[in-house]
Amino acid sequence: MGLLFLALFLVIPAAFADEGMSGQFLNLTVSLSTVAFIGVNIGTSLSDMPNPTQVVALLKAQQIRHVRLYDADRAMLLALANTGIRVTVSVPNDQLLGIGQSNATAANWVSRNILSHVPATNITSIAVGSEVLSTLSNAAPILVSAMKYIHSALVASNLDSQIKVSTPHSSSIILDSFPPSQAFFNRTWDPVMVPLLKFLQSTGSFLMLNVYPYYDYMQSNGVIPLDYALFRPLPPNEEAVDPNTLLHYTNVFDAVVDAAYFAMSYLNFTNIPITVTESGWPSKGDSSEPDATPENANTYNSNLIRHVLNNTGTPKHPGIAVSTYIYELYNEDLRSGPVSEKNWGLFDANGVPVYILHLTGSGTVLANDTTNQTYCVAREGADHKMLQAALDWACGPGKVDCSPLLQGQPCYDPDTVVAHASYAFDEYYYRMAMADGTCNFNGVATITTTDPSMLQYYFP
Ligand SMILES: *[C@@H]1O[C@H](CO)[C@@H](O)[C@H](O)[C@H]1NC(C)=O
Ligand SMILES: *[C@@H]1O[C@H](CO)[C@@H](O)[C@H](O)[C@H]1NC(C)=O
Ligand SMILES: *[C@@H]1O[C@H](CO)[C@@H](O)[C@H](O)[C@H]1NC(C)=O
Ligand SMILES: *[C@@H]1O[C@H](CO)[C@@H](O)[C@H](O)[C@H]1NC(C)=O
Ligand SMILES: *[C@@H]1O[C@H](CO)[C@@H](O)[C@H](O)[C@H]1NC(C)=O
Ligand SMILES: *[C@@H]1O[C@H](CO)[C@@H](O)[C@H](O)[C@H]1NC(C)=O
Ligand SMILES: *[C@@H]1O[C@H](CO)[C@@H](O)[C@H](O)[C@H]1NC(C)=O
Ligand SMILES: CC(=O)N[C@H]1CO[C@H](CO)[C@@H](O)[C@@H]1O
Repeated sequence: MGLLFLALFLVIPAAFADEGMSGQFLNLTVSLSTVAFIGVNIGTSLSDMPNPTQVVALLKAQQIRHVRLYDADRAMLLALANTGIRVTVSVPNDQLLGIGQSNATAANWVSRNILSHVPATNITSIAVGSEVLSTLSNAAPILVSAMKYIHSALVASNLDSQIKVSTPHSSSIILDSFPPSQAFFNRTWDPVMVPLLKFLQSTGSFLMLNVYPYYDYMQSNGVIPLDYALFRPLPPNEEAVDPNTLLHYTNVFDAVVDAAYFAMSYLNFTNIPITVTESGWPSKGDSSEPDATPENANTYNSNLIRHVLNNTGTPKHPGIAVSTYIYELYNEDLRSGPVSEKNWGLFDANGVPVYILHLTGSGTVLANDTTNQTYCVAREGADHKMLQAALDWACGPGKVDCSPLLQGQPCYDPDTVVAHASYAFDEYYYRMAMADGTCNFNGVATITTTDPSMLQYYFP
């Protein structure tokens, strides 16, 4: 019974694509679903911090569409205006006490840092404090009030549905996290976590979690294999199976995210999504940090990006988006602590990559090499009924965000099945990191090196 269950669990995802293609015809207008994204954290402790214009130029060149700031820097928010980049801003820990003690201070913060920038700058969430329970426990009693005050200021400006309020947690507040089904939040914090989760649930927000398999691996004294932390394939006998759920874990990241889902359900909260606000791997360390290398950092971040963009979800919630912000954009040379602290970045201050990520093909988020750019479009002469079916699949089970194809939206014209299918196929292909076999759609799609958006006449 257990083995059968496990076998089914492993087979279903592979079968999913075919079933979708030949079966359901979904209605484009009703099939807009959430898709996981990759974002990047922008720390600014650099002796030669690039100016906001340079930062935004790098984000655009790397096709980074989601960022998190550790404050609400005015110049940065102005530079991000009208770029389409989605922004998470933060209330720094040193402003938390004031905001948690006064509704007026919170309203003033929102007015100064949010209202003056939206809608030009697309602020999508506010991180209230950072790892407050584990690093600033004296502010814990006012954390939820601070979140509520910020939220009520957003409500007053009718921005609460587009800007979500949450607070990033260290995964260290989750205890006994393997097997994930036995995990729970450190009970010391139940008086905070229970109202906090109630708040996230009632406002349609999400749990923000920082996930660092690097530290889990370092602190495990050899118990956690490096391959398991780096998302590398493990021999089947080394894969971790949760004895209570029989769920099968192939990497630390998924196990930590599932531990958080289980810790929430232990407190009876079962419908709060998770966004990973920080995850990464350092590329350099001192002699006590031998696994902080460019190769390991590259392997971790490349595998993480593919894992997230594939919308794989976790064993507990397959297919549920776990959007993730990589820690971090730049190496921060001014940070104190071990050598690794200064070396989590993907780029140096000049915007030169510390390593070139191993992402299949190019053109995807953070793929620096654009020499081999390919696109996936509708095949010339393909049967229109088959194209429509493939389009419906892409916008439905394929989870492409097809809202730009709706009437009045930027990609509506030309309003032909060929043009719409080409848009949806390319979005899907891009999200699959242009992997082999992801530009097929029952034979009605084809790979091209010509950017279809440059070739309006291509579409009859
Ligand atoms: C993407 O997900 C599918 C099904 O969930 C899986 O078969 C495939 O290996 C994944 N690809 C990557 C690059 O993770
Ligand atoms: C698609 O959904 C829209 C909105 O619900 C509806 O008006 C339209 O008739 C549907 N089209 C088809 C083909 O089902
Ligand atoms: C802002 O971001 C949200 C969330 O991704 C998106 O739905 C919305 O269309 C964006 N708004 C603009 C003006 O780009
Ligand atoms: C806090 O201020 C908001 C407006 O910013 C208001 O709607 C709300 O009622 C106030 N709450 C309290 C507890 O004073
Ligand atoms: C739980 O949190 C409290 C307060 O931060 C801390 O003192 C205690 O060590 C934590 N328990 C565990 C097992 O980590
Ligand atoms: C969760 O719900 C169960 C069943 O309703 C109840 O027995 C339990 O006390 C609840 N736990 C918490 C932490 O509220
Ligand atoms: C570009 O594509 C060609 C043909 O597929 C391949 O041989 C070459 O290695 C690729 N170059 C890079 C830099 O990926
Ligand atoms: C667009 C971009 O960031 N290009 C960079 C790719 O990487 C090389 C060196 O590795 C840089 O010189 C480019 O600026």
